[in-house]
Amino acid sequence: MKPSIVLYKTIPDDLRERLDQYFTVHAFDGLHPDNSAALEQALQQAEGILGSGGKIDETFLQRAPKLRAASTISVGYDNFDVEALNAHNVLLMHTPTVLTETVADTLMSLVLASARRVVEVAERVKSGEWQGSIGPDWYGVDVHHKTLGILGMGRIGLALAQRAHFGFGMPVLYNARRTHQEAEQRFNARRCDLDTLLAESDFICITLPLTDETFHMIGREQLAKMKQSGILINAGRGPVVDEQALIDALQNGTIHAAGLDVFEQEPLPVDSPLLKLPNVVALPHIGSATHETRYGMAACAVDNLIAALTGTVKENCVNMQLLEK
Ligand code: 8YV
Repeated sequence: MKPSIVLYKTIPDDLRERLDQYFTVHAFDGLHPDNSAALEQALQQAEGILGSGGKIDETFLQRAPKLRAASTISVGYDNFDVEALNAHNVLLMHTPTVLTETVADTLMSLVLASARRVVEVAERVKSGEWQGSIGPDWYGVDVHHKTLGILGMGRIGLALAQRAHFGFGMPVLYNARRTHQEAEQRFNARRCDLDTLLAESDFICITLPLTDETFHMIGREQLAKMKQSGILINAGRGPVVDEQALIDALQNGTIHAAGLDVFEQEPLPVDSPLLKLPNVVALPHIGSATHETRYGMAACAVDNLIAALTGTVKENCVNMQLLEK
């Protein structure tokens, strides 16, 4: 008999067929309470789950007593309680490589859009304001040759450093737990402490995951240490920034602008003060959202679940140590 799994996100048909070859698939459009009775029943039997979002913690795991593997269609896994998964011997699989270049593109687009006010001025053109040659009230600030500070130097940070160094001639600073030889050798990146990065960068890009250590890492105090002309870009996770402190800093002119793909609450509430600020570019968490990359992520997550449930895991496993038991 094929192992039973719960699929809680719609995936392309060919990938669904691949899953069907290996598993008895119970599909749902999410893990929300509307699915309750059928979902509860499917979870009772499930050896694997595949999807994205939702909170996977001790309470959830108790609803899925046979679970052996969870495969998320994302690189981030802050919605999983990894300790609880470890205690239940559940492998956690994620998609760390396939989205790297696309997320770095999103970061660079936020740098450009916020510096050159792309969204704001395009809206002004659409509303008929372009009536003569433009003056300083339409101008932005330069990106090329400005200093880019990267918080976190993982795969995405590295891909961003490459773009900044070769594409835009930008000196790159980074703050990370370890020295990244490749970033230093190939892109001339310089590791520094957070205060130095805050003080010297023209653009600060957050590529960090959300953990206990990174929660509200950028708060009032850190924003005050940025240049007044500084621009903050976040495409990691919303709660890495204290959003209220950021709103105040943008309103008071403590910093110049922000480009945000992630927020403390998603979807961003329509009454968020961020949406009233002309110096904010707000995106709906599109970091990896291209057709090619989302397909690649789903394909990777399918392969990851097959590997986890057939005992052939080689990569993409968060708690690899379970395999060594
Ligand atoms: C995901 C992301 O696409 O991979 C991540 O961690 O934030 C995005 O790329 C998002 O979580 C939805 O699946």
